[in-house]
Amino acid sequence: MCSGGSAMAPRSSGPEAGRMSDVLAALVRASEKAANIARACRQEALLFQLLIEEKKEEDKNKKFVTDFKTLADVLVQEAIKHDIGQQFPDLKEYIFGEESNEFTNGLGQKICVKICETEKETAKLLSLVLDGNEEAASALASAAHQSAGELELDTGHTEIPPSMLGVWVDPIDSTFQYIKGIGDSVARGGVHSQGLQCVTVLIGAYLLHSGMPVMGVVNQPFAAQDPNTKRWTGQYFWGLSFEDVKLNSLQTTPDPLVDSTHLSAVLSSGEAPSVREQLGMACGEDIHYAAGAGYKCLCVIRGLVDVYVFSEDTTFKWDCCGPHAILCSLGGGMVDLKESLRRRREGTSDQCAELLYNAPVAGAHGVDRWANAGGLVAFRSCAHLERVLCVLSSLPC
Ligand code: 2IP
Ligand code: CA
Repeated sequence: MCSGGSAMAPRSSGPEAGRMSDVLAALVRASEKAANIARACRQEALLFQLLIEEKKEEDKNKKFVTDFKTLADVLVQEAIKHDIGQQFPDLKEYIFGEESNEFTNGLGQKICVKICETEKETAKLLSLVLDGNEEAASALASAAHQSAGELELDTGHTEIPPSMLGVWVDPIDSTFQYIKGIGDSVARGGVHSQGLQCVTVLIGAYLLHSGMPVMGVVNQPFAAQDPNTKRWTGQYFWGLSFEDVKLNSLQTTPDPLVDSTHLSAVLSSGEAPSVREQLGMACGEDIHYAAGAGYKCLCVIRGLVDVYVFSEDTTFKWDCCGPHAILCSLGGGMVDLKESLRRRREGTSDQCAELLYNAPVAGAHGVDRWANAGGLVAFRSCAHLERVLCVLSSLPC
């Protein structure tokens, strides 16, 4: 990244305290802007063409110095940073994501992609990265400068200084499905195994000192398609979990009588055979496979399945922070699978190894610093987590 703070170091806090609802509303608005950009890239003929060209391996990096997919991701990330930073300047340097905003163009110039003061300036900057494709640059800049509209969230008067927060952003999760663009996938039990429905924008805020998630948004830009106009509409879900305050946008009340003898799960198609087999036996027909880490979390959040289990180390902090906060607001959570199994085996009293967001993996390099190295379990009830740990108790950890 061209600039930024540190994901773990608390900074000296200013006197200001932000109402949690204002910070959360800013995250939701930013996710809406991001969803608009993601939809625009697929629905505007010119931008869509650029996305499709990315599919052709032989054309890659020939026509455009950078792949357009990455530029779309970065632009979404920068728009989120810009919009949240405008309202909460103290947060600006503490918004982290997967993508670096530094590009090198055909002339070897290094360019930091950012949202400028005016749409015209942003278009000029983007055209440098897009090797002079001014039409595409203008279309992208227009999407990035559109207002996301007003939003008021009533979350009471809980206050938190923005200087205590860090933010993880996944601008477009499941980029593979985003590029593939399948629009007619059929859901089973409400779960899509693939398709644009699996694409999400994920934003989560965590406490810098403890690493615990406190607020999150999962935005699904392609939730439903109008059969006549072919235009997509999205939906979003938010949650807040801070001390005793637990609020979310889901209109469900937690079920006090959780049937933990039955289990339904969603897994990655890349899940290890032994885990697929053991969970398959426990879940019977109620096992699903779906693309997108954020989308799988969303399936748990919406109660379509009880758990999302992943035993590999290829999800990252930006995939989980937002969904995790929503799950906490629902009485659930997200834990490190291997660490939880180890603690269970050793009989440690605190078995809940919640994922934390403020510390990198020791000894790791590059993006792996922010991997969920021990895998994960996302759950809405502790009874279901316990059932998963019991089913997978023989897994090496
Ligand atoms: C990916 C994306 C993938 C997921 C992977 C994430 O993020 O969500 O779909 O793999 O873990 O890191 P899977 O679909 O097998 O769960 P991105 O698309 O942002 O790289
Ligand atoms: Ca991701």
